[in-house]
Amino acid sequence: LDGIQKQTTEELIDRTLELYPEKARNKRAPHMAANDPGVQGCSVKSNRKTVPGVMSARGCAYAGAKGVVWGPIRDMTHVSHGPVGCGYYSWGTRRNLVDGHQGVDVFSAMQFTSDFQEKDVVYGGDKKLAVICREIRELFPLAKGISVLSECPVGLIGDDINAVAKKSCQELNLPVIPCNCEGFRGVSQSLGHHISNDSIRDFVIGTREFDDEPGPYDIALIGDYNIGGDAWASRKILEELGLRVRAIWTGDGQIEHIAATHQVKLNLIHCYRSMNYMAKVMEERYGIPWMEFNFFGPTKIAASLRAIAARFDRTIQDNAEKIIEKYTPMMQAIVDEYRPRLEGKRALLFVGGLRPRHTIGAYEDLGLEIVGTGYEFAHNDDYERTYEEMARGTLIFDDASEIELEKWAREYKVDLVGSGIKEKYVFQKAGIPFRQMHSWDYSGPYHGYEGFPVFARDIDMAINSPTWGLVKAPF
Ligand code: ICE
Repeated sequence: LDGIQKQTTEELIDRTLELYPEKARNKRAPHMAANDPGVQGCSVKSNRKTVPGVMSARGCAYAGAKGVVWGPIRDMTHVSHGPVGCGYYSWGTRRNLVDGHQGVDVFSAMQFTSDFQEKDVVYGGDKKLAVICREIRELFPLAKGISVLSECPVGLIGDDINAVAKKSCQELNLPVIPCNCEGFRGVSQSLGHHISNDSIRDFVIGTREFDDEPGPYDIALIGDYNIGGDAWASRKILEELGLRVRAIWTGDGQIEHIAATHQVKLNLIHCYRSMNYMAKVMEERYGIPWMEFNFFGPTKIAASLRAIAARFDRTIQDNAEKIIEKYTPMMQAIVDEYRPRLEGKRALLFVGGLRPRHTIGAYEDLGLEIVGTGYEFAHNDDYERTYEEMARGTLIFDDASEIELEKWAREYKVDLVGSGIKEKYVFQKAGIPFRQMHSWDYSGPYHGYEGFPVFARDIDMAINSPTWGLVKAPF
């Protein structure tokens, strides 16, 4: 990119690290680098413990389990097992939309918690948990299952939720699935994804079959959580392609469909970070192949459609071309409308474990340049998938702190920061346009052909809002 080279970015990294005392500087140094795609040894260190005292935007294992993987399954009740706060503060914040009647056959708007008191910590919460399961069975007869999501104290006091779940399951004739996702496990929410994948492996997959006959075009949509309706937008395209979406993991998800996913022919995985574990398990156990795809922005959608279609017969391949032909003019109209207003604008991205690399193409379709990309909790394999998406010399970083992000936003003179709620107001108050790229800032969907016009409108609205004339950026 213009004015951004490996050397200038390395100098910027040095200036950033100077903000820290020596010990913190040495610890943070390996977590940021100038991008040099194709070159070995330039990789960013990731998935390590946050340095105490350095602000982090990460979540915990419970967040990865309750909020991310289990929470979106609409027809189960998800019990936040432990003190009330974890459930309360993760209540309804992720915008994983569902279809159905709340409190009758879907439960995503409700919070179920065992509300631990001192006596539960001293004497254990197992009995209380068994009572809660019985109450759920009675009050919500259409609930298709219960997930039990451990908060920190449950592990600390050594409660055995697995035994309670097993007993309750038999007593109530209902899947009760224990998930040992105490928040203190691991270094971020990422381990919560993994633990949840493991509990799906151990308690869910293969326990049911689909009601009707399996077919040659049966697929599962893995790692789409229906944020702002994303999974619905993705599903539409896949169905137009001629595929049968038998299960969605886990956006607007149904537990019985997830349980029968071992019957599909191909797993299509959008969020690799949070669901690669189960894709691999299904491959090993049932021989189901899987592939990654990306439905952000017309360029990536077209490439993904062709790659998906290549796994099937001529009919599907022809359909892919028809779809691309049908939607290209519509997408071009969006690009024509917004690109002149956004061309050459610079953005800095910092989100969880997938979106930064997955959204780059959509920004580029609109003419934006991505000067820096980072993740909160990505692993090595995510960074490997990121280097090639980014221009040479741009900044790539891991588990950034607020002071680092501010430094980069200023020095790169960015026109947009795409990150989370904890970052949003820092930048907006500094006069820098911002989009919340976890919840889509109460907008969405952003996936698919339906999502791109919404995305384009939102990015334009953020950057070109006349309100910025009233606040001054510090550069
Ligand atoms: Fe994947 Mo917030 Fe995770 Fe997903 Fe990803 Fe992010 Fe987390 Fe959200 C995430 S890795 S941080 S499951 S970037 S909750 S895509 S936006 S929907």
